[in-house]
Amino acid sequence: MILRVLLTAPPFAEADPWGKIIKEQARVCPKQALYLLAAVLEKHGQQVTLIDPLDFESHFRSPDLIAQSVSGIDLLGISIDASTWPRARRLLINLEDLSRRPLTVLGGPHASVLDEYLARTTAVDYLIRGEGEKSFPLLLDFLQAGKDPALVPGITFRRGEELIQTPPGPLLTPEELAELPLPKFELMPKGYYDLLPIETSRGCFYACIFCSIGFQRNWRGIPPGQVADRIGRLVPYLDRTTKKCIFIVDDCFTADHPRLIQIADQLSGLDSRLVFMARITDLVVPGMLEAIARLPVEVMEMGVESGYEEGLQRVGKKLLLEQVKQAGQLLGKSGIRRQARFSFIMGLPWEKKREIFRTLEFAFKLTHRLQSRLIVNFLTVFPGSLIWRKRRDWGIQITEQDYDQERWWLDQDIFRKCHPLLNIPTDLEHILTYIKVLMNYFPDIRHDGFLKWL
Ligand code: B12
Ligand code: SF4
Repeated sequence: MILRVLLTAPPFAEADPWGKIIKEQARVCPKQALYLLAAVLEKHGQQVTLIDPLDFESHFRSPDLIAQSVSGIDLLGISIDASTWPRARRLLINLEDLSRRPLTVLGGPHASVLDEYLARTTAVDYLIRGEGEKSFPLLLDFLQAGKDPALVPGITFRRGEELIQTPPGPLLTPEELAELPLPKFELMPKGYYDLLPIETSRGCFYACIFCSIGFQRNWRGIPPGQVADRIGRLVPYLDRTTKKCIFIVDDCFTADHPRLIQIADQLSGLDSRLVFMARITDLVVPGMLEAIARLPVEVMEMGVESGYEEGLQRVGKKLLLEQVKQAGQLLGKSGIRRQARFSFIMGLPWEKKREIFRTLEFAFKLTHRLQSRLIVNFLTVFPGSLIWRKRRDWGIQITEQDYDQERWWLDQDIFRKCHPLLNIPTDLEHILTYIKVLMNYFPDIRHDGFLKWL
């Protein structure tokens, strides 16, 4: 018997006080995991339907709608990160009341890291840790065949009182990444999302302490020829987006220098523009920025994170202030300085006001000089990051349970727990005043993210 599978993910946030900003975030690009896994399962012979986050509330807002939406479905797969988990949790609670409910499977960054906690505290049947392309279809095979799921690698589930965490399976190789089917973007809502997501690599060689990506110190890239081919095959779906731009969602697109240079050669004539993330240590390597400048760059985002040497060192970025300045000089000559976007973090675990002021000053001066874009955010502690794992050492009191709370990142107590060295609200007021002063002094700063909320 073929299992009827429904895949979905909650939207980033509903009815947020910052309305516009959150709506902008939610529209950036579709959740690529949903469309990719739909293609993988279909290739595997499963019957899959998909509800995009945009349509989540219209399908799951009330018990009646939930019953209707999962009627005839054998298995509901939900993709979650830390920000969407509370809404998924509410859906799982509602599902418990159904007389016939589908099996439930959680996947994505939050399910991968807090699997044990989620399995113990929620009525979910299975959690898939890490990559889903192999373990998800395998789990479905085992369930169909009535075999013991404890033999499927990389999953977590409860059996009575016992919690079973199976050992992780092998990661996809670069060749396997290249051979993945194209995500089923034909199912993506038309005219809603700005950008089309495309993955050319997974992971990163580094391990910054705030970052919660699944594959640190592990980078796998699709060979350059196949990148151009894959992008070429995805171009027709650009018509479904509003900006007709490609978003390369890789953690570190620029990690392999010869590969990047070859990709730049192959894509220099591309008709659509590219949004991607780059590392500054890669940009200062001879030949790299020249190669990138040949690409049709719409936005190139670079995490600097900290505006003083000690901060940079402690963040684990393996980046020096000197390299940031050097990249600034090269960018100044490159013709893409206005496409560059630098991002910074305030409130790292050791930071008091003084350090935050230093970062702000550096960030404003750098982006003003280059006429680039700026993002400044307060640190959010995400499960999976080194800060999360070492939180007790920093006096950070956030718990697994805090992430169950709807819109936890707006909660003042949780913010306080994550920033024990900041005096709230006094320091916060000083910091916001200082930002306003800088914005008056540099009125031409083009800023995204936090600064927009002021
Ligand atoms: C592209 C991206 C974005 C885009 C698009 C978001 C979107 N709609 O998907 C934008 C810029 C809008 C964005 C915004 C945000 N993002 Co973001 N984003 C990413 C990034 C770089 C790539 C995601 C991606 O598509 N990867 C490729 C896909 C294939 O991988 P995947 O999603 O992990 O899916 C695989 C597995 O997890 C698993 N899987 C996933 N879902 C499911 C479901 C089932 C049922 C199963 C079985 C398996 C499964 O199988 C998939 C294939 O192997 C990741 C970094 C990363 N590497 O994950 C950060 C990341 C996911 N984002 C992160 C964050 C924090 C955010 C924001 C909260 C930031 C902010 N403060 O505004 C918002 C939240 C937006 C939201 N919830 O929709 C964090 C999440 C941390 C956490 N623990 O939750 C990450 C990990 C970045 C980081 N450095 O820590 N983001
Ligand atoms: S922040 Fe960027 S460079 Fe640092 S570990 Fe994460 S992906 Fe890698």
